[in-house]
Amino acid sequence: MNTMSARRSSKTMKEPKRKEKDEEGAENSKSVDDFLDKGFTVLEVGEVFKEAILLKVAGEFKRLFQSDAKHDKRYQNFIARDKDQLRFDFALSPRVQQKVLSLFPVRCVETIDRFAKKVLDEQDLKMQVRVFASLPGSRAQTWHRDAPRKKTFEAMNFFILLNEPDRDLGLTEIVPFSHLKGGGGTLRGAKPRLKASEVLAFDYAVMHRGLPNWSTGTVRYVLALVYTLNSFKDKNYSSRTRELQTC
Ligand SMILES: O=C(O)CCC(=O)C(=O)O
Repeated sequence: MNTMSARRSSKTMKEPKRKEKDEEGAENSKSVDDFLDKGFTVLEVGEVFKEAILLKVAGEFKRLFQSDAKHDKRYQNFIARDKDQLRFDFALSPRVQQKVLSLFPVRCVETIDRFAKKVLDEQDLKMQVRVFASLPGSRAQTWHRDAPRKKTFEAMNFFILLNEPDRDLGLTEIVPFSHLKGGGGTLRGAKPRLKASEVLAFDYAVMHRGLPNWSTGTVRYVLALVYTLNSFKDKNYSSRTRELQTC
């Protein structure tokens, strides 16, 4: 029994249900186990129409970037993630969120949705769509968790890279098993190279950071589908953050 399954065998830490012959197939079943063990996994979701999504997201970013949102500390939906003001995190407006989600193939959204329900062991979850934008010249982020370590899984990210894969634009670096232990000292992370049909799924308590954008003129966009238990209070974002219920 691995560490995480051992930790999950009490009532509050439910044993993840094995799914050998169900409709998700052996591949995703392996990914759930991988996630529960290491705190992250790369999930195959099928082809995503990234160009159209990128266009929408970039339009929204430019609109917010040029507006007062950037300077208004009370505007909680557009958050600078570094002191250089070259990294931003924002929620899409409900209208753009709906539009973006409608651009995803149904199979892809269903795969992500099912995966979140398995990991969080709950059918009724909250989901919101956020965007991370790192501008050319942005440096490596400091290592961080999106929530403190807990004995149960409460919240998770699905990162979808919208740009064409390009090392110069930066990657997300992630520390395996860091949802279970540690976080001090010199950290060494995994840097998963995602194929066009893959997303990076990781627990909110996993140490991670965005790496520098070395490019001269390209903003790197990561779309994040954030799934949480209904009871989870996301300290990263205020109550003004707009939320969407999952299907
Ligand atoms: O840019 C990335 O890959 C990660 C961004 C991130 O984790 C953050 O801004 O909190």
